[in-house]
Amino acid sequence: MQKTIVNSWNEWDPLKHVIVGRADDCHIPPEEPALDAKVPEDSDMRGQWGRRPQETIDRANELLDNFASLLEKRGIRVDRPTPIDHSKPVTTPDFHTDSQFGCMPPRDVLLTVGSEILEATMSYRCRWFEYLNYRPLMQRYWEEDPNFRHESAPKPRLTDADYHPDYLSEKIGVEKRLKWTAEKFFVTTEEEPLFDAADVLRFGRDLVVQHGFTTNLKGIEWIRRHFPDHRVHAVNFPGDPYPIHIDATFTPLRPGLILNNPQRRLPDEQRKMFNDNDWEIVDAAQPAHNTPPPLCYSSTWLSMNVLVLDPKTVCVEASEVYQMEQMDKLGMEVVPVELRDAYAFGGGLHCCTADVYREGGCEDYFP
Ligand code: ABU
Repeated sequence: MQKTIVNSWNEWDPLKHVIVGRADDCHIPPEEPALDAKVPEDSDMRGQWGRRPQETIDRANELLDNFASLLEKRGIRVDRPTPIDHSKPVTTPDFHTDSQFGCMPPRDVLLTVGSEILEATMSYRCRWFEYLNYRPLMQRYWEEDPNFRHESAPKPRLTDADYHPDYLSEKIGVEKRLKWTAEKFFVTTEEEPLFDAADVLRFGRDLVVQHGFTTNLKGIEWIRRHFPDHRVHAVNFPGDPYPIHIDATFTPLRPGLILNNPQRRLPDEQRKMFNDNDWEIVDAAQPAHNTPPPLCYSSTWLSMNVLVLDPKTVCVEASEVYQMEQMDKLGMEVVPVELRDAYAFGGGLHCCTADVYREGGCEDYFP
């Protein structure tokens, strides 16, 4: 009998099927405009590129495999990508880069909305072919589920016109970055639609999309036209000097409750739809660490990059003691998951997964 494989409308309904990334053959890509803008000036990532050390790949895979097993033991089906050769350069008529990134994290590439999985345009040249890691899974879902919509957003050209040259000077400084992000002046231009899937949060009929380094206004407009039955809301978080991906900034836990990064607070005028519908927006707990692990692109705020298993249960990284304590106080059952040694591969528990199936349908939470 044919059955529904793909169905997920929000970030919190009971999770039944998920993709967990792999660290195999992950590379630190060579310098390129959008990636450079994300790396802090004092980061240990500056000036480095090449295949990540094998012992770090092995350790990250151990943690990702353990996470997959934990989910399976809770009755959740887990699929894994098929890594392509990330050492291969990417050359198109418009750009060249000497290596790719990896098949972590899937959340950046794949956006599941109902019965559709949409491959994002991406905004880094090194991630242009990243969707290929997931194509065997997409083909399988397409064969098994007659209602599955496999979609791919238009591949961007990613010429130099896609990036503001101002961001490419070596020493911009955090103050200037904060001023620019408050003014919504990001590294990406409005040359063509750009978005990463991890800039989108799903709230049933409403999609909340971060405007920042990895998603531009044309990307948000493309999403709006692509999902005509949804309301699409652009948001931005002025306190973030490196705004990529919404999932270490704004974390819905269940209907009516969202964690917000206290350094990246949603501006008052953008809170209206939540306030009008009695949603509570709570400041997230402080991260347990002062610095990210070595060779990591992400901030310490991966503490709030959690995977909600159902409206009462949440996976939190095991060393994030303050975040676990806050979840407990908010009435959630906390499942600690060790992942910090895999953060360098692209993110936390939300990042390293992509939804395939959650129970439930498309609700209107903001009538
Ligand atoms: N991919 C989420 C990274 C966000 C952050 O660095 O805070």
